[in-house]
Amino acid sequence: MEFDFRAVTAGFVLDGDFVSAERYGTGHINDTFKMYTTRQTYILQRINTAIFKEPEKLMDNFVRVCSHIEGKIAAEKQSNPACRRRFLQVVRSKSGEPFFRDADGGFWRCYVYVDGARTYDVLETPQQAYAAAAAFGNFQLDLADMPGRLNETIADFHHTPKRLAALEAALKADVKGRAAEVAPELDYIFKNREEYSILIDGMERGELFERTTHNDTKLNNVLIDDETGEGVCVIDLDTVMPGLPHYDFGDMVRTGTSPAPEDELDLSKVGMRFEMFEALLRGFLSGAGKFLNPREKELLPFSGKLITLEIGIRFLTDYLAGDVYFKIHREKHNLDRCRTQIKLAQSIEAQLPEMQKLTASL
Ligand code: ADP
Ligand code: GN1
Ligand code: MG
Repeated sequence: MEFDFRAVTAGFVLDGDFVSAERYGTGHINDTFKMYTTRQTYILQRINTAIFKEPEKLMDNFVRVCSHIEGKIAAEKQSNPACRRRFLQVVRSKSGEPFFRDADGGFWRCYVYVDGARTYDVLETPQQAYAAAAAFGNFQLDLADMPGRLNETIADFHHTPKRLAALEAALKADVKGRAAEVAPELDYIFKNREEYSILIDGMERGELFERTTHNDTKLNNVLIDDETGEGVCVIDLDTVMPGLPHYDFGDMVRTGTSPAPEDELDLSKVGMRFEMFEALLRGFLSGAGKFLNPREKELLPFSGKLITLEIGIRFLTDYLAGDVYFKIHREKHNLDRCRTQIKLAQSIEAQLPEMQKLTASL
């Protein structure tokens, strides 16, 4: 789809005049652009309102989270202007809102591009894993004292049993006639079904506690500084809402431990690298270790397997439903993504005792 960027950018209070915009990043949901004016670089995003049905409430969360983090570093801002890079600076529309609706009803937001940092789809070193996980752990820590409860932008986002139920419904409907092809994947997913409610049950029993979490901690959702290698800023705040810390840690294990991308075709390349897990765990605990209880810590390794399988279930559901949720770029893309998740979950499963031993020792 082509967009009228001049009209969209005219809706925002920008520094300088619009020059150009280009597609950016590898996200599966929104349309993201890097946008240049004569004086500044921005990120411009068109929110997928088929998925985020109440985008105003989403932006309300977004602004609350950014202001809270900005408040935490207010004292430092005087002496260290660079600390502005640590939170997203939202650009207001000309009518003062943190978003702009175009003539076609498209819902847009804009924030300042953070220079001198980048994201990685596949992490290269344990140092990067530590830095990224520390950024997400500190993000949870920063938000632990935020007043009020955020809006739920997608209900039951990490409710794994409900994700399984959605898969079963898609299987029954089988609108594209793809069910027969995915028998081995279904087999592994169903074999593990007893485990899907462990976190939900732990919360109901009062052992695990709802907190404000990011819920989409794909490791390309944290900016890593080009020079220092430190985590600079957590981004992609659409799903920041009440959740369990395990959702965030689990997704880091999913996206940060395998040397292969999420849609790798050669499954022999997919697997959990223990040294990356260790770096993620140490990094995450450097922030989140300050508030997690022993049972919460104990379940961190398991969350890696659970969230990996949960996203696998979602990719498979979308494949069966005819690829209506995640953007795809080739045939069977969602099936390929599901297969890498399953291979990775099996690799995590095989190493779980060692992962738990390490966690207990920290
Ligand atoms: P998506 O929903 O498309 O994943 P993101 O908010 O994650 O959207 O942005 C996509 C990519 O754009 C990120 O992975 C990152 O590389 C880059 N990006 C996003 N926000 C910024 C920013 N403020 N500064 C620099 N790069 C950014
Ligand atoms: C989506 O938007 P993006 O690409 O960061 C998805 C996540 C999945 C991820 C899988 C709102 O994230 O939940 O884990 O794809 N976001 C939404 O790569 O569904
Ligand atoms: Mg993203």
